[in-house]
Amino acid sequence: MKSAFPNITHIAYEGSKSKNPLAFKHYNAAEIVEGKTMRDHLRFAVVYWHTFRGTGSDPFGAGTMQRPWDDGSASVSNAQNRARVAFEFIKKLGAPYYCWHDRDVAPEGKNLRETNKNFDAVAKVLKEEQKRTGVKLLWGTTNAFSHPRFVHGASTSCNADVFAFAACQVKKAMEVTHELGGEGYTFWGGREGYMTLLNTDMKREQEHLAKFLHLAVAHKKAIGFKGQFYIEPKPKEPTKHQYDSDAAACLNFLREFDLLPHFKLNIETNHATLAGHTMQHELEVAGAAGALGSIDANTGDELLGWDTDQFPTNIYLTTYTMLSVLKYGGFKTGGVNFDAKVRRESFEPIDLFYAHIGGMDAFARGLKIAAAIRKDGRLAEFVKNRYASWDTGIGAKIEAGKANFKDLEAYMLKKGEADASNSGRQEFLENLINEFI
Ligand code: XLS
Ligand code: NI
Ligand code: NI
Repeated sequence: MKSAFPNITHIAYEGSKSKNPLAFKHYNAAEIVEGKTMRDHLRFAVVYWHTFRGTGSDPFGAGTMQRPWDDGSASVSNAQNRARVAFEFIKKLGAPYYCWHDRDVAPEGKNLRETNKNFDAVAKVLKEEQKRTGVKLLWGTTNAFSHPRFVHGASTSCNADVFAFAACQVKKAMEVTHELGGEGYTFWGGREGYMTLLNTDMKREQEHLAKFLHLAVAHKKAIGFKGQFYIEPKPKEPTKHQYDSDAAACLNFLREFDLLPHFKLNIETNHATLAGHTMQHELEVAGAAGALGSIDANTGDELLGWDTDQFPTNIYLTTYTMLSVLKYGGFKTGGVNFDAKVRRESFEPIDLFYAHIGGMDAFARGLKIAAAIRKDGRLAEFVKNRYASWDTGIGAKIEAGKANFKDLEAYMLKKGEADASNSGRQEFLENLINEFI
């Protein structure tokens, strides 16, 4: 096969003094941070959809991307060729993982049978390429939102047939993920939500979504797939309201329907923003519930109100993200997945390299800074001391369940007033963070 990126052999680590735009300045895969290589901490993944299927089209204009290897057809051979290009890119970049939706990798046929056949034909090439390059599948997922049949949603559609069709897609995509040794499988709501409540039986739709996920859990068991299931919160877009709207809503839904033991969350930066939260907030909500699984590392633009899926370059963002990730024990099955796309104006193939190099370096810096803050210890110590009143005396009694309202009344009648004389020191802490950035 003709090389798609003939001028690039591989992206090397050259250190922070390097001026080479095609080298890592901070991501040094083998470097040890907190006892683990950067490679194992960050577990970077490249997405198939934006990177190899993104055209650059937007609501106001046509595609702009130059992808000379792609003949633009929906043929299986074009899809197979694209798969080889994808692996050439991922290998040269040095990312250990990739992720896909079923429909990114293989074209839809004229019926389900033909669609599955197309998928198998491309999956065969994915398997060969994984073997050839050592690149692994972080997670697979299903696109149950692009095709017009999903106009009213997939598992939450008013049409039972559509639920059935989506189930077939998840069944197949999960089987292919299993076959390719995938380490996880993601459910993102797609169109599982509503545009207007006037036509929506929300209770019934949510019950259908839960039923769907239970069926997926059962099938996972049936085929012996051991990968981690993820739910990816997003509040809106394409629908006005998505049922998986944020981490707290997802956790509540999973708990209500007895699904919590089977799922962790895949937290996406830009979805957090759309939900009116910070990424750190979403990570802390997931982490506190023991459900922090993986992250989609794209960011938005503060001045644009939609999911712009940009590559992360903000060091504060990556630092806060890695502080939370390290705090909850690091990634097990998950990783840092670049669910991000180059701008419509960045249409040359080489821009794919610049984008990923920037994102990987930003996360490598975030990791190193977070590790330095943890090693320094002042931040953690401050938080610990802030709650010191809970370690002894009345606080310890309350936490141990050894004080009732009457006891607290007796305690306070004796004391007269509550002690709240310690400053929150936000500015002091912000300055402390800046010492490390
Ligand atoms: C869309 C989501 C999607 C999921 C996978 O906004 O981020 O890309 O990650 O279906
Ligand atoms: Ni997204
Ligand atoms: Ni995503």
